[in-house]
This record gives sequence, structure tokens and C-alpha cells, in this order.
Amino acid sequence: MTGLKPALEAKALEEGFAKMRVCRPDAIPEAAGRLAAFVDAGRHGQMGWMAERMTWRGNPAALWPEARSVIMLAEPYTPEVDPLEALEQRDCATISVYAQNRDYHDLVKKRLKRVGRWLLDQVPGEAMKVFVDTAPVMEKPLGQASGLGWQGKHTNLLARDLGNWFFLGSIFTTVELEPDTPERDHCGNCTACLDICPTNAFPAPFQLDARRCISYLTIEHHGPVEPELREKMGNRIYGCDDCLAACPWNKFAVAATEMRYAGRPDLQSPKLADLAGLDDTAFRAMFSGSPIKRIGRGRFVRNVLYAIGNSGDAELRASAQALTEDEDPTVADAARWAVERLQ
Ligand code: B12
Ligand code: SF4
Ligand code: SF4
Repeated sequence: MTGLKPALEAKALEEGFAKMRVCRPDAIPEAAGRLAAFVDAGRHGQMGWMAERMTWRGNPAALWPEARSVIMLAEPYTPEVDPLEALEQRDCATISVYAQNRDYHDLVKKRLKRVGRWLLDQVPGEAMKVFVDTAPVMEKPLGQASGLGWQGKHTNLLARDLGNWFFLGSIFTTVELEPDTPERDHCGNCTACLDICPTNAFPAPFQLDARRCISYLTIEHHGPVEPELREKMGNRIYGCDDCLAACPWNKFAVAATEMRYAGRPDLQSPKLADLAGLDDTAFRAMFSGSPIKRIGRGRFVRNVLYAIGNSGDAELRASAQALTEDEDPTVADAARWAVERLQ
């Protein structure tokens, strides 16, 4: 239908997305092999779900064979302050920008559904499915194939008109839409993201070993973290933004339109001593509606204790001491490690 795609794009922008592009479901033939190499090398660590349903993940055309188009959308969450500044306050925690307020999964999904329903109203009889993050869909390669941006050396999608502070969402549909031109790499000689990484998590440009990434260690990894890596986590207790913050293309970042991503004042630089004292009920109350709730009190307090151990602040020793007999053995181990580091 003439004019359908521009009208759809206008609707997506009106809903708050910053950019929309389209590709075919079979547009990422190289992704399956790269994903298999990543999993074969064990780089997914404990994320067993990455190894499951690999056929779908690596081949979007197999996920839903009736789909004819994949609509890729970018939703900005650009921070108002430089996230690297919070790393200097050693008695406080650093929480990744994307997790300082409401869970993006809910917000992006609702927006995707509104755009998708609008599309189906124009072309009755067609179908659509929306995905954000948790489905077996490789969103970044699809983003590049659609022309939304390119996968930088830090492996995230970035764009010359957006920087890299944006989430991805997709709408698979049976509607035939004109595909856009894939984007090419504009990283050039830059290595800022690779150089800043505290744990050397990039075995090569464009490749990540998740097992060394602080985002993985704080959010996905169960049980104790290797002591060598704990020390490098600094005061990062949920996710890590260093490689994103280093990217020079962020001078073109656009402001977030969704106010519910704006950092909650109590999560911008919370005191480690206060966070260490959270019991299960207090943890759930504090993180209701936040993505942080998903990791549970045990993993959260484990991360806080590693940050206390890295703080160099002897006044925090009592907070760690109080948890050395915690009923969660990982918390107790982290508490003893922190006490020892602060002796
Ligand atoms: C698993 C996962 C993670 C894991 C692993 C990350 C990773 N890089 O694989 C962990 C927990 C570490 C993680 C961390 C983060 N994540 Co995450 N994560 C995902 C998830 C669910 C799957 C990603 C995936 O498929 N990984 C598997 C690897 C094999 O795929 P890949 O990264 O595309 O790898 C490619 C390259 O390695 C490349 N490649 C390999 N060899 C070579 C060689 C050459 C020469 C070239 C050019 C390329 C190349 O090919 C691979 C396939 O395309 C996606 C959502 C989704 N469904 O897609 C979100 C997603 C990627 N995450 C997201 C975010 C925001 C983050 C964090 C920034 C959060 C934070 N602040 O802590 C960090 C960033 C860390 C980083 N530097 O990547 C966003 C990224 C948005 C964007 N603009 O790109 C996504 C898309 C979620 C969303 N819907 O918005 N994440
Ligand atoms: S998120 Fe942090 S730890 Fe992970 S690759 Fe980027 S800089 Fe390294
Ligand atoms: S920091 Fe440099 S190398 Fe890394 S993604 Fe941005 S432009 Fe590419």
C-alpha cells in the first residue's frame, strides 16, 4: 500500500520511538554462525537460555515463517549526567543508567503493541508479533541489517544520529514493507570502548566474552564471582555503562522522551551502607517496577558487598561484618571478603 511505511514511521515517532527501519526476516545470514561460535567458546557463561533455541535465535525467518518484514525500533534513554562520574564516589553505588527507574521491557512492549495495532488497523487480515529483549531474537544484527545503526566494537548498536543510549524493540509482521539499506561500520580507528573496559571483556573488537563483563557478573551470574573480577567491579552493583559512556558518537545522542527512565533520586548514588541493610521485604519494596527486582535480594546484596570491599572505606566494615553469617552463603562469602579487604 503506497504511503503505508512513511505513515507507520510517523506513528512510531509519535509514540516516542526515535527511529524506525525495516528488514526482511532472512537478512542476517551470518548471525547463526557467530552466535554458535560465541556459545561454543562458552562466552555466554551461565546464560544457558542463550544456547537453547539457537535455531530461532540465529534465524529469525524460522521463528515465525509467515513473517515478511521485521520493523526495528530504537527507544532512547540518554542520561542527563555522565554516568562515569558516579564511579568516583566509593561509599556510594553505581547503578546502570537504564535501570535507575522503571523496567524498560514493559514500557517498550506497550509502545510496540500500539504501533503494531495501528499497522493492522490499516491492513486488516494481517498479523504481527512484538519482541523486546527476552525473546530468541538477535536484535542487534537485525538493527544493523535494517539500517537503524551498526554494531560497534563494544557490540552494541549505535547510530550517527542517535549515539548508543537506546533500547531495541522489534515488530515481526506478515505485512510486506519495503526493506531499508543495511548500515555499515563507522567505528573507524576508534578504540575508546575497548580501552575503558575495566575487566578486559573484549577478546577482539566486535566480540564480547560475557563471562568477564560486569553487566553479566552483576545481573546474570549466580553464586560467588572470581576474586580477580570482584576487585575490578569497583562500585558497580547493577550493570555497567563504561563502554557506552566512552563512545564519541554520543555527542549526537537524542534526549529520552519517556520520563519514566529518568534516574530516581534515590538510585542515582545510593549509600552502600543503606543498601547492605536491605532484607528481602525492603528490597522488594524499594525495587517494585524496577528491572533490579529480578535479581533478588541475595545477588543484589552480594554486589553491594563487593562494592564495599572495593571502597577502601573502613567505616563500611561494620555493614559487611553484620552479614558474615547471612543465611545466603554467597552473601556471607561476599561479606567475609569485604571485611578482609577493609582490614
Ligand atoms: C545476552 C545479552 C547480554 C549479555 C551479553 C551481551 C553481548 N554483547 O552478547 C550481557 C548480560 C553481558 C549484556 C550486557 C548488556 N546489555 Co544486553 N542483551 C543481551 C541479549 C538478550 C542478547 C544479545 C546476544 O544475542 N548476544 C550474543 C552475541 C553472539 O551476539 P552479538 O552481541 O550480536 O554478537 C555479535 C558480534 O559479536 C558479532 N561478531 C562476532 N564476530 C565478529 C567479527 C566481526 C569482524 C564483526 C564485524 C562482528 C562480529 O556478531 C555477533 C552476532 O551478530 C540482547 C537482546 C536481544 N534479544 O538481542 C540484549 C541487548 C543487546 N542488551 C542491551 C543492553 C542495553 C545491554 C547493556 C548496555 C546493559 C548495561 N548497561 O549493563 C550491557 C552492554 C554490554 C556490552 N558491551 O555488550 C540492549 C542493547 C541496545 C543497543 N543499542 O544495542 C539489548 C539489545 C536489549 C534491548 N532490547 O535493548 N547483554
Ligand atoms: S559493560 Fe562494562 S564490563 Fe561490560 S564490556 Fe562494557 S565496559 Fe566492559
Ligand atoms: S567507542 Fe569507538 S570503537 Fe567503540 S563503538 Fe563507539 S565509535 Fe565504535
